Amino acid sequence: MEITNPTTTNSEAPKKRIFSAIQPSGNITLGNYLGALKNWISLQDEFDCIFALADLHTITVRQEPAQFRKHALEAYALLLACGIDVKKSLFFLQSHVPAHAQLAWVLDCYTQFGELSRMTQFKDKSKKHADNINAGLFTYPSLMAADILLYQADLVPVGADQTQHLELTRNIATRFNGLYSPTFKIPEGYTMKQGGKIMSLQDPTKKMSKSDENVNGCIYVLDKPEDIMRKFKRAITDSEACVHYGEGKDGINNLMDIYSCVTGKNYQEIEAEFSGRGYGDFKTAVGEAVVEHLRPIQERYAKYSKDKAFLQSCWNESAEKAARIANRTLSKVMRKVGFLPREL
Ligand code: ATP
Ligand code: LTN
Repeated sequence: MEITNPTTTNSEAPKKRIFSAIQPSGNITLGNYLGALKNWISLQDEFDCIFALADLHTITVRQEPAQFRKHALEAYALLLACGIDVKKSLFFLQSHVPAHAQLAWVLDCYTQFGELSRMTQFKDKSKKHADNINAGLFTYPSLMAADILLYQADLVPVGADQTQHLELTRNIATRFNGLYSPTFKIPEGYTMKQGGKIMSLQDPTKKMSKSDENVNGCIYVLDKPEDIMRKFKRAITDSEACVHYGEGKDGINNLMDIYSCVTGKNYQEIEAEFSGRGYGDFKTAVGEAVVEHLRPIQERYAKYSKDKAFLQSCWNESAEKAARIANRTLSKVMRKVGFLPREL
């Protein structure tokens, strides 16, 4: 009689693997948190999650060294404070796992100039940083492909701005698999449930972004409560003075999105709550809800950021485990391409 191995029953089918990363390119914003990080946290039980700080990507734009180090350390501590749990997930710095840069070089040789030239992010960033259109900015997507493909990820949560890079990743992987034999899993995008696009409070047609010069348009996760309140009170709205979701009401729509994300209320409930009340009340309520939502995160951050030994032990443990997975894929790739191994 065949004995069923309990580990193969359906209820214990292996979890799907998720890979995602964020650049430590500035102070983490409420947009980053609601659009990406808050969703990452909620995926940790259902999926086998691998998260990274994409610090290698960050130097495609010139960084001042001390500032760069500070942003990376802050981002690592802050993401832990947001709820990334290194007992459940891996969370490391991309530069601590050399396989990322190694695979990226190989993939560069399987990526066409024409493909990279079509990337809208490259075109946008070339315009924005016209004095530093470096080769790394151009090959940014093959490093991102390496990040994902090294871990044989099933799913990649990315915002709309990264879907073109993910599509290119799939094309590179399919090409490589076709030239040799199946090597890489072809990853799928994973649409986030909430926080799709949080807009600037000062220009609600523009997304809230780490690198925005107008700090009033941007809430940082580590902003002091009084700064958060002030920024919300100054948020651009419209002249209708009625809290409802609709066309031409970008400012109010954005505030409703933020309020909905942090309170769990839907648009209807929000409209009912503020019916007959002015924008002033609404803005204050959104500000207070955000302050309360961020308070425990800021408290944990204050604790973690002081404990360098703790941070280091978290990233070392994760990087070690990540490197083991990554090196398996890298070795396979090197062998298939035809590199001579050190040990024959
Ligand atoms: P930069 O200004 O350096 O481009 P950014 O703030 O736009 O930075 P990214 O590092 O490009 O942020 O993105 C990190 C993650 O946060 C991505 O998954 C992205 O989709 C998400 N994200 C960034 N800004 C927003 C936003 N305003 N609303 C929702 N999600 C966002
Ligand atoms: N390019 C992404 C960050 C990033 C990423 C990745 C996201 C780097 N490597 C791999 C998903 C998967 C960004 O700037 N948002």
